[in-house]
Amino acid sequence: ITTPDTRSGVTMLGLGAMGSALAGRLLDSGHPVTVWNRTPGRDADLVDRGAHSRATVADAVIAQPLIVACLLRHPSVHRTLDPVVSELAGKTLVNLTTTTPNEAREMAVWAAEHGIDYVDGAILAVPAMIGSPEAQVFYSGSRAAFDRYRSILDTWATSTFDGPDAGKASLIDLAMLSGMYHMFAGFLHGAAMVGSEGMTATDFASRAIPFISAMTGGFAGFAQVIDGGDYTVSGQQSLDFSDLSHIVRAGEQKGVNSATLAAVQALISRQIAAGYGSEGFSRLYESFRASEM
Ligand code: FVH
Repeated sequence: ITTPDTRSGVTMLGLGAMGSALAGRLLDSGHPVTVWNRTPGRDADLVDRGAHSRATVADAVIAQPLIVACLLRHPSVHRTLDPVVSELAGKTLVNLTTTTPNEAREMAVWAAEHGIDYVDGAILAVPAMIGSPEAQVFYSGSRAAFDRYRSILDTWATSTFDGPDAGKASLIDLAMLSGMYHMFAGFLHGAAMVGSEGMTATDFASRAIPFISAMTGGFAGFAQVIDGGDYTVSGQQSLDFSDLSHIVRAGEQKGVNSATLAAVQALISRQIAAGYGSEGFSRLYESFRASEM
């Protein structure tokens, strides 16, 4: 988090939970802020704090050189910005709406065609974290625009620039969310297993948190093997050893839906069937890389 340049003004399009937190942080940092939201009235608190409200997207876009969009999904960005494309020409657009990498790339092409400097952003934080260094935002696209507005972006979170490919920030964001949701699903599956015999989720959480946290220490080892390209490196748990059928069976015997774990076991079994059973668990990476493998 760096000291902001309080002279720069920002237009915030979208005042949902996240857009409001971003706009509020800018106001706290002393920036002039113009706001617009599709549904009127959501800006009342921000206006009380000094934001300038505009009734139309066009008026909001005209007001400031930096336009930040934080809308629900990709189609809403086009729905909001297509009609004001001529007002956006010559300005910088930072799009913090969650999109797929290809949607981000499509936005970058669209922006370039209309003379808009484009940066795509991916927020790894909940609204309450905005303004703290623990919040992270990944950016990719126009380096010049990122550098020009860096001090503003840094008021929200720890900023990382991931290069000129506008889809890159989204790719890393979605990959990290994939890891997070698989982990959450794993925890909830375990909670359902113990819950089937009366253990509370709270008790299970207190037991699971230290163990699962410690297990994330294994990521670096997996990464080293994957990047080295040799899954036979000694010291790894083998795929043969990593049979998860007993966990699937135990869940099913208690009426717990164990489909997610069964899917992981199917990926393991395919590697074993292909003759890689003695290789390390990190070889599962190959099953994810090739949908037929
Ligand atoms: N909230 C979070 O924790 C996450 C953290 C990670 C990244 N996200 C992404 O941020 C985008 C906005 O999320 P949000 O939390 O602000 O979402 P909502 O509170 O539901 O607000 C949605 C805003 O989008 C507006 N909107 C929806 N559809 C349209 C449309 N067709 N045209 C114009 N605006 C639209 C909505 O307006 P309204 O319903 O009040 O009229 C809100 O301003 C999102 O991409 C997350 O994935 C947040």
